[in-house]
Amino acid sequence: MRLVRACHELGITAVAVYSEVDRSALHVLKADEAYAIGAAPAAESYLHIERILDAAKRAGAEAIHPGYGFLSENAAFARACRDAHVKFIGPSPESIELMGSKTRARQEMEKAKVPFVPGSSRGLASLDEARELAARFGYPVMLKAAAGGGGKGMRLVVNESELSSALETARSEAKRAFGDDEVYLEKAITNPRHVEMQILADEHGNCVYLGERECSIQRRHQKVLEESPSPALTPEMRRSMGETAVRAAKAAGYANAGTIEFLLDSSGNFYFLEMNTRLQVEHPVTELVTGLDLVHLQIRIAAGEQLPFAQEDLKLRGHAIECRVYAEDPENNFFPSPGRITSLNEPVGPGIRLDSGIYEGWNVPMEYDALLAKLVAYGKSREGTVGTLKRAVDEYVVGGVRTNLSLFRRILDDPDFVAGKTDTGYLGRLKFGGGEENGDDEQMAAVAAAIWSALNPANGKNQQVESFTSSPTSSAWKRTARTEALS
Ligand code: MV4
Repeated sequence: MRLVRACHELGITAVAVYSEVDRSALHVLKADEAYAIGAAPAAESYLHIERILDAAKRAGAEAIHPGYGFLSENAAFARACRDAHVKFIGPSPESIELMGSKTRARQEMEKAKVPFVPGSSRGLASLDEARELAARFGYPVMLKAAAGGGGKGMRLVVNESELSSALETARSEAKRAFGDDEVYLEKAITNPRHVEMQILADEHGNCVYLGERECSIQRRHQKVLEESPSPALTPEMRRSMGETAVRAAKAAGYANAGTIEFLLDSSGNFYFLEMNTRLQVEHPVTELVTGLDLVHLQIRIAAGEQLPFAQEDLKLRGHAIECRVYAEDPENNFFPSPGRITSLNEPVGPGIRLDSGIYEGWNVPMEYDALLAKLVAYGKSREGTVGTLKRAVDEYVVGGVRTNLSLFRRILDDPDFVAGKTDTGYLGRLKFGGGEENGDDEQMAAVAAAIWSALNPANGKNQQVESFTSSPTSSAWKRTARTEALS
């Protein structure tokens, strides 16, 4: 939907592809043309390079935007597009390949004087070498798959006695997951922040940075909430990280939109972690603080245009925070919750952007990642933006499926979050949902609510006055009852 909208804004015809379970998906309904490319399993449709290129040929498409999942970081796909004379809206296959190998990327970063996490920059040849390097850099260390990324195939090793078995496991996991058992070693940074820098490069050698995103709030290496700017960066750190990111992109011969991920330690040092060679889910927060449209710019860059501005023309203004709204149940270990959306009431209004792909009556398929929408708030200050976002989360009603909206209520009310004190251990520390205890609480509270209302027949009347005099969050029970009455 993000791409369909950008095409229509630019006067470009948008062609969708879809799998068997996506016939009625919103992007199919809203695109100008749509082509079926196969069965529900991604390998038979959204990951099937020939079928996608065949659809492109039938449609007469000049370019393909790969989105942010599936083939978006697949060098073979970018190369197949090049061979078929269809423009891949993204970097070259060579840049994707370079950044796809974490060890090759580290070697390039070393040459470009980009600070990276201390450790090895080639695959470990033996257990002895691993021992030696771990002793040199100091425990704890991390073993990582060279072909990995995003936390896949990663192992924390706290002392030498664990190294041997960890290396074996890491190798076999890497082999199984990526078909490549190359494993390297990094010193582990404890409780880092994840801060990433957006860059934009054209095909003529110009490159700028567009500010950072704080993405420390993650669950199992899935981002949950992102914001820009990061509460942890000073203007000097931002400039330094931005200039470092531009050096990294130039070293990779990079074109189009990309993101350099950094780990930020508690002393304010940052280290290159990896580069994401695609547009990212969380790009809206950058768009809101820069006033730019990244998809428009991606398309213009792919068409051979020069960047229409220089670094000194860019100004970062205000604050933006994004919530990833998923069809999953936070009360039940974030179990996926596919199914029909029976009612929908979407927040709008000042300071709210909702990038959504759903509609009432649509069936959330169980085959794919259940991201429903990105709810983004923006405003002058971080504090004001948090208030706007809370208001919007409270307005948002999605009936028929479970969603993680309650998790955002919890985060946005948390004093540590409000103070900007987030790191990659944040969600683990947040006491939230899940488990039997919670089920008991719920039952207990339901019984208490029933008794309370039976004892005093006046309860529930005079709702107008009551809701006027109490804060919007004074009673989660009232709100839940009203929500359920609506759905
Ligand atoms: C690390 C690290 C600490 N030290 N590397 C996880 C995802 C992948 N991009 C790299 N990851 C990490 N690498 C070193 N040397 C901690 C993490 C990490 C993490 C990073 C970003 C966001 C959330 C995270 C959660 C756990 C671990």
